[in-house]
Amino acid sequence: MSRKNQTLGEFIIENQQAFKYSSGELSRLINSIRLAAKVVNHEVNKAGLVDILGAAGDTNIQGEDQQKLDVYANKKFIQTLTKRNIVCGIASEEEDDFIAINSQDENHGNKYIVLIDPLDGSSNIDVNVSVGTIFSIYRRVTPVGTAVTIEDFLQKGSQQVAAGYIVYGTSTMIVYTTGHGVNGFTLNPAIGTFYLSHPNMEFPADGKIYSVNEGNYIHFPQGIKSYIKYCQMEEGDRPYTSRYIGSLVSDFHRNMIKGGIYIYPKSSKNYEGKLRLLYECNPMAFIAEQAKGKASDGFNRIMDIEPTELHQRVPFICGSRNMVDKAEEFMRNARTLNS
Ligand code: P6P
Repeated sequence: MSRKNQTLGEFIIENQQAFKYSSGELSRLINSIRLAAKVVNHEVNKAGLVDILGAAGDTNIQGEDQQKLDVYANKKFIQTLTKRNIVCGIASEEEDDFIAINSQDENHGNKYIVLIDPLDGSSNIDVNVSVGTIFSIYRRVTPVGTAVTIEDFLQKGSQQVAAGYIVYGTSTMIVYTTGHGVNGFTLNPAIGTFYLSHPNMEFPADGKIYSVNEGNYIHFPQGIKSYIKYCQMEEGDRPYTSRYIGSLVSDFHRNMIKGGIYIYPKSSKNYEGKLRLLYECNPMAFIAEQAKGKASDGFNRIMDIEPTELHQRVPFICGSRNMVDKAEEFMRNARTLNS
């Protein structure tokens, strides 16, 4: 249920009833992510002043230790989620192992875990290109009241209860799903409020944009090479346009609005691919499917992959479903030819 100019806070409350586990905990969890997003957004927007405020490792104008923004973002999300006693565990791209949160009443009463990529594409910060935060939320599978185990984190993407991203771009947006469609909220920085700006977001079934780092072309599997050549052929509505920002969240967001496909395949340089299953591919796949798009590793649905390691990587093809179908067709044909 949404209405024009609704704030994120109003939206969370009004849609809480629709969520089958609506105990209010998930609402509080999304609210804490909203708060952390505002804090990180403020710091990301100052990044251009690093020469004045001091680079990472120096002290900034306030005399505080200037931290790399991905380290800062990681700390802020973990602090916010921990202090508000909402989750029982957190995993992050910036942390080697998961973090068990001992709830104040020591019975680990909280039932949600969060996996985050606190600042994806952070290498773009220095060149003032947009970056993002990605989050994935599950219910724990081990008994409430005990400390979380790795089992709570190695769940299939199909078990997610919510997922979303924050894109720190020309404007800052939160885009998320709890399994009832995808909605986008834009921050009004003057008053620090997110407003519903993109209700019921959907991938167009087809698109004309393909996003892949063609600098790695010679290292790609044959099926991906053939699909890229297909995109570049003069036929029908092709050639398509190539757009690659080098920030997953930004490429995904543009493709969801305009129609397109994002590809990060395995290659002879990255044999398992580059993107992480648990806190990049699964949350983006959940959002894609809720927005009537598709997400695959080239052969299998991303959200059906059984995780084996916290930081495991997978090949990732995601976007308009007819485009992902076509890319998978090239992958299957190439496998048949090579078998
Ligand atoms: P490459 C950023 O490091 C990231 O994880 C994604 O956000 C982005 O799409 C990709 O890697 C860029 O990787 O190898 O093309 O520079």
